Amino acid sequence: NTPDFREQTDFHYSLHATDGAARLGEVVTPRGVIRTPAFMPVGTAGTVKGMYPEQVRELGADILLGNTYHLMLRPGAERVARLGGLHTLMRWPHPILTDSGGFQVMSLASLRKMSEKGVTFRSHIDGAYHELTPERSIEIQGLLGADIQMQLDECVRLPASQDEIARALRLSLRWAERSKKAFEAQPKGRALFGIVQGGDDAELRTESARGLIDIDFPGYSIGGLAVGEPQEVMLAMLEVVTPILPAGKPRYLMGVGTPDDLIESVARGVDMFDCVMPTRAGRHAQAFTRFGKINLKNARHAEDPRPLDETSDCPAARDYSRAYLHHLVRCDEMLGSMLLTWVNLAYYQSLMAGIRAAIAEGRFEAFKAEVKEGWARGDI
Ligand code: PRF
Repeated sequence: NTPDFREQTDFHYSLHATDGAARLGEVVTPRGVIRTPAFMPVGTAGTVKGMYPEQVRELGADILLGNTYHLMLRPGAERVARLGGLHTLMRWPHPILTDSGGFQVMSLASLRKMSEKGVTFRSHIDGAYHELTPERSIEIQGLLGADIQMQLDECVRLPASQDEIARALRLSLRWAERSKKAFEAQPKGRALFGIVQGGDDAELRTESARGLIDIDFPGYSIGGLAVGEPQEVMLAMLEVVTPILPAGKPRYLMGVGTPDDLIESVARGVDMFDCVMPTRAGRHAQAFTRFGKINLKNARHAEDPRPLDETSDCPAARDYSRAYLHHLVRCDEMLGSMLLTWVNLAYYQSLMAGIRAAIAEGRFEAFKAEVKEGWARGDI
């Protein structure tokens, strides 16, 4: 008669160690523990493109990201629910975080119309009309069965005027309240995060963070960054926001980023990340390694028998020659995309594991310097 972990565990974050502003911790959910700082591979349409779920897990991913926008259009949230939920459907029994859809509507859909009520748009797939309100977004994320859900928000691209940024963050705060109310209908053990907006303006960022803290969420996302501003502006905004956020709750920087963005954001107190970069770049012949980025399309690899990194634990990085990878990407073979996606997710997860070990041992700054030295040295 073993106690059921799923029913007895409440969502919570525990902070284990700090090193400067960098934090080592765990986000605990009924479906499992997320070691933080964490990188979440993106599984937009119910798949981490080109990877088996078992393989993603083996690389060290504790959680995946899924998308409300894509899954509501295909195969549809109610259909996913009838099929037993997203975890069952895609055979990923570990935690899943879903984005709320607004951000993807703004980047992918056509004929978008924002109002106080929500956003209406036409599908990029068949042109059909849809409506996404804060309530419907939460209902969809519930039907998918997401362990960590996002409020509907409005993210403005930068540069933008202060008025535009202020309007969007205040609308997002009102949507945060409506999202929280709608979320009350869901089973215990799941969490809803509020999303900090406020563009590149320190005062507006502060207003957004304080407004969300007043509403009270079990975790806070930082949105509206990596949307056209220089990296130094993004990092400056993190330095404004993370000191305000409660130390006992996780902070998730949405849609970020390069390996350098990750390590610099961890240095400023961020716990969770997601980005299409390792998977998308892998499908475009780019490899991330400890020597920096390598473009396998380049003719200099055509007769290079060396692997990408003979010291890597990842077979795709350690055992396959650069010449073969070059050949595969030149021929547009799907194995080229698969191997490079594998290389990149393995690199991202090993970077996060290295970051966690360094924080635990109080040598995060030295680790950061060492990793950056490798990228700067380049591929020789
Ligand atoms: N809001 C939501 N999802 C997002 C973002 C945001 O601001 C970003 C910005 N980098 C990526 N994904 N809901």
